[in-house]
Amino acid sequence: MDYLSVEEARDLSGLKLVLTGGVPGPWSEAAKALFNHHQVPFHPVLQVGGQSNDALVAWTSHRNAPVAVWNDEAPRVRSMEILELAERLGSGQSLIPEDRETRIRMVGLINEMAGEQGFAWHCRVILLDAWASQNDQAGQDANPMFKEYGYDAKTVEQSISTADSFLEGLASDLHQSSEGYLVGEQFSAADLYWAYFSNLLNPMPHDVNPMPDRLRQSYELPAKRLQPYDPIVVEHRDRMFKRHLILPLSF
Ligand SMILES: N[C@@H](CCC(=O)N[C@@H](CS)C(=O)NCC(=O)O)C(=O)O
Repeated sequence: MDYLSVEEARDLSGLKLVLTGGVPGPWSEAAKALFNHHQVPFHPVLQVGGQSNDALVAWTSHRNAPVAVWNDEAPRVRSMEILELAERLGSGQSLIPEDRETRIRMVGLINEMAGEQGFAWHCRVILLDAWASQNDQAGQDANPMFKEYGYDAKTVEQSISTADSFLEGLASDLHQSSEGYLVGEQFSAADLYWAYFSNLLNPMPHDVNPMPDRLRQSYELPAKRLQPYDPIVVEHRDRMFKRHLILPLSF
């Protein structure tokens, strides 16, 4: 993917979508997929993982990605506000269920995957634990991710058990699903989110997900510390890509 720098992008009109470059970061991939689903063109803007991203902070007050900026409206960073923007600007089938109970479950599930203290947050703690063993304190201080994402060696076991119980719940939801979707009977934003977030559990193969080897090894680490998981959670991801989403990933 060709990225603009913050300086090149910030005064453009339309949608500017800041994405972590060179990695299939699930938050960025899911945001991109929401706008692709709704056929909203965007200017991809580069965020560099693990760096201070000073120009981005000066522009949006955020250091990480994704950040969606529509014209000169306030930057949007959370999953629900990015989803709502994509629904507002775009066309095509809504990813938000009409039924009230189903919609509430969808919002909750996305938060369980992508929110603070959600599944991916805890997988990242497991990754940071591995990186911590390869970096001295100065190395850790140089990477803002350690502090921002709450890395503390003492809480890693708790992260592992929270991620395990999320996966158990997800598998149980899928066993009860009549059409193979996470909520309701049709494709929703929860399915889209899990399709990308499942890469932190089981990265898709190189031909559709061309990650550098070292990064792939990092993404494979969480599963090594988690309980064996029910394959239904990965089968769901593969089905969503077959039916609804674009491959290969491009980042
Ligand atoms: N803003 C998102 C979270 C975004 C997030 O965690 N981004 C990570 C994805 S791994 C990121 O940018 N990592 C690279 C970095 O922190 O430099 C939310 O609130 O839901």
